[in-house]
Amino acid sequence: MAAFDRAAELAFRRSAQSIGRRSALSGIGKLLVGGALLPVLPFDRSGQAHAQGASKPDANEASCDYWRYCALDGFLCSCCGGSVSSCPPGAEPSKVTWVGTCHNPVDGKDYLVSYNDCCGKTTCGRCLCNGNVGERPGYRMGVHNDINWCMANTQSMYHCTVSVLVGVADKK
Ligand code: ABN
Repeated sequence: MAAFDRAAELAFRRSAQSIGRRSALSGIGKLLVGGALLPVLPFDRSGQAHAQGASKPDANEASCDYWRYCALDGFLCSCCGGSVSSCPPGAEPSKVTWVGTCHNPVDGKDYLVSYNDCCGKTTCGRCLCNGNVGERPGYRMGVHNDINWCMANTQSMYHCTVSVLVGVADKK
């Protein structure tokens, strides 16, 4: 310990000889002022805002009544860490799907909506919806929504369902 004390004393003496008292005081002053200002500097917190936005879907999009879900049978990906049209991280969209037709009350048009299941994660279990507009019985598989569309994927486990707009329906 004595050797350490001696070495420290020697170092302090050397620095005291080479660094003037004024410059040492000005350095300490800068450190104190810098430390006090640091918390009020304008940090970019937009990353946090995006993260919060991602986990809280638009109220409409988390409700089975949202017009795009008129023929969706499954768990809403907007309640499972994804969005109305994108799978949550770690899940991939089904290669096959069924396409329904829903009426958008805002612009009065009918839209073709692809209901892709998101695959490769265990069932989400949140926001279960059962929309059946235009659905036909199960023996007509292509127009039936109560089917696990992950069946053609390598990972066939069903997680949730997205609603992707694929076009405007022809007028009758
Ligand atoms: N298309 C949704 C779904 C997945 C698994 C079983 C039934 C329905």
